[in-house]
Amino acid sequence: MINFNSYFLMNAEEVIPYVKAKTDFFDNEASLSCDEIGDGNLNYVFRVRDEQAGKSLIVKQAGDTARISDEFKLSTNRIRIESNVLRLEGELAPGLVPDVYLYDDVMNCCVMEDLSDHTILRTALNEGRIFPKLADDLTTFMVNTLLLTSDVVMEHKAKKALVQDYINPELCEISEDLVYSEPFTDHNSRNDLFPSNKDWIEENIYGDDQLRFEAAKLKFAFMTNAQALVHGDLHSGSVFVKEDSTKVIDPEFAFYGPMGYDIGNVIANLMFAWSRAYVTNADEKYSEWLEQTITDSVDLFSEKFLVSWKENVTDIMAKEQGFDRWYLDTVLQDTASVTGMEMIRRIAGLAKVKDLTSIATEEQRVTAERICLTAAKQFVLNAAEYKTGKQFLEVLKNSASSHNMR
Ligand code: SR1
Ligand code: MG
Repeated sequence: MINFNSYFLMNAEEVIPYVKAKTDFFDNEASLSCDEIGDGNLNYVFRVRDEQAGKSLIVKQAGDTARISDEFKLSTNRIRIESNVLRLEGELAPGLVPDVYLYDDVMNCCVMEDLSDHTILRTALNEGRIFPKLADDLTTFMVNTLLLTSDVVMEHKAKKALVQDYINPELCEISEDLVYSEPFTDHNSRNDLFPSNKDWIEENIYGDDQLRFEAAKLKFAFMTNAQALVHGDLHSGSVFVKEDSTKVIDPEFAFYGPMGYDIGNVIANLMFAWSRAYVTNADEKYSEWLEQTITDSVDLFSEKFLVSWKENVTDIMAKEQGFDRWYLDTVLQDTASVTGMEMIRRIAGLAKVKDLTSIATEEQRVTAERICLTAAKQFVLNAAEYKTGKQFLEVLKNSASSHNMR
């Protein structure tokens, strides 16, 4: 009998006795089944089910390399970060993350609520599905988790203790490389470019000195601005949705960084979905909903941020007249920059998004990528100009008009 007192990577069969030994979620006599369902880049994800009782849970286990490649050596500490951040986010943004049942620091597992009645947002967007509450839920999540973990709200020594607790060097290094370096240099020779856009990217991304200079500034801001406990990977693969529910998952990249990193990731990934819809002539209603969701994600964030600021800010100097708007403007500037950086890295870098890679025709994919990259450059080069949802959307739509294929 396995006792789970020392770490090993489990297979699906071993997860069943693990769950029985470590939790009392299922009846002792229950007949359980287990499947490995992970399709992420880093970890192993198992769903354990008691069909008869209609109960299930998720076991997520971290290995010491990335699931997709042994090239990424990673501390299993990321599953501690994920478990603890999910619990904290659950307190700050109730109902918007899965419940955590157990964190096991020996087996490096997080046992949590099964959300199999939800769909991954990216998959749902690629199917053209509409989620009316999405912008409202995501902006509540971001305002609550970001503003409430920042220095303007938290007692400063408590905040610094969180900075220390969530220091996340290996996963930050992945973003430093994949988001902030390689898409501009390909110095590790692993960028994966769509062949028909290779020359265009070499000229317009690698070859743009001003863009690379701005990217360099942003890299060091990402590494040094310990502003709030960010999710750190808030793309549409990190959100589960159903009609009336939104759940943010996978905060293993969490660390103290710039608030705009999360908001920019949300906007960029909605823009991928819009670009796909644009080049494939998707249903108009769907595109309109996406446009509204992009504008609302910026504007609702700003509105809720200012309201929450009034209610929650404790720092004496942060209460100075006008400081709230000034601070928000810096967050929006970072948001624009990160929107651009995320759009660039998912096309010119190693890690891709299905929204674009699954576009069926070469011409459509070439156009979608160029729409995103042209908009992205505007966001990075002129980040301070964009303060409203309408302005963010205009950049994207203007870029689409300049690459008109209709
Ligand atoms: C090796 S990890 C590649 C990407 O997957 C994660 O979800 C992050 O976005 C990371 O950049
Ligand atoms: Mg992830």
